[in-house]
Amino acid sequence: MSVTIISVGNGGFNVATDIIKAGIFPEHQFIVVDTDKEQLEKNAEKADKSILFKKFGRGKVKSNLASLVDEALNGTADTIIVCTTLGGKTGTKYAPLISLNAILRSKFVCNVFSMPYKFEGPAKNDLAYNAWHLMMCTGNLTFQQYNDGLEQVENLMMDEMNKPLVETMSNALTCHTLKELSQMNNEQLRCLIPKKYQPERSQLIRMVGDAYLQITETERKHLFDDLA
Ligand SMILES: Nc1nc2c(ncn2[C@@H]2O[C@H](COP(=O)(O)OP(=O)(O)OP(=O)(O)O)[C@@H](O)[C@H]2O)c(=O)[nH]1
Ligand SMILES: [Mg+2]
Repeated sequence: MSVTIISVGNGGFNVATDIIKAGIFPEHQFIVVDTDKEQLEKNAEKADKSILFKKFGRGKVKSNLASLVDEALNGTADTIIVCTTLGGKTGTKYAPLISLNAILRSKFVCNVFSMPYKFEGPAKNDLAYNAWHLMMCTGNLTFQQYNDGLEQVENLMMDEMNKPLVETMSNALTCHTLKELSQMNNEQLRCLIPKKYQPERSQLIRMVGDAYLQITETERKHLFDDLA
């Protein structure tokens, strides 16, 4: 297996399965985690491994909680793709912890996530924005989709909401490796987003390379705790 794809929460599962269907990582291990038992049982059919996590509650995620997700990282590949849709409780809390745990194990971490629609309200959006910082400081590379931008894409069906994100990944990875992408600057990365997913009025897709290259383990934990 060359990469491990970990989906967190239900939207994360949708993103991960769309990536898998697109054949972007032909050799992969697929791990599904969720706090929703029924949903997990259903989604587990498509996974190599599934893990039920405890519901998180109101507390903040902190770096000292990274060991809570050890089970999701044991026996995984050197490259981890963490898929989630920020805004819900599961992905917002557990995806940053999984990415932190992985990057502290010196794995290459690629975070793939969406941001919620504005109409979903400030509570979800604040939660998502907070987690956005954590996903930035725990990933060597991030692929992001702002769901609000979807309305500007013509002829997109209801069940194709991850298409811009997945097609961008597919396009970027036909000519470059994940590691190469992680070292590119914003302008180089923007050129790899298909034109139809670069709407004029607002941003839909964004890729960001290694924002915190070469920081130490201790610095990364501090940063994570400061941003949480
Ligand atoms: N792009 C995209 N966004 C999604 C998808 N499903 C849900 N979302 C968005 O993601 C947000 C979080 O939803 P879920 O993924 O269901 O949340 P969760 O991580 O399972 O967390 P819980 O609240 O514990 O269920 C929603 O508010 C939507 O904005 C999806 O398939 N694709
Ligand atoms: Mg859920």
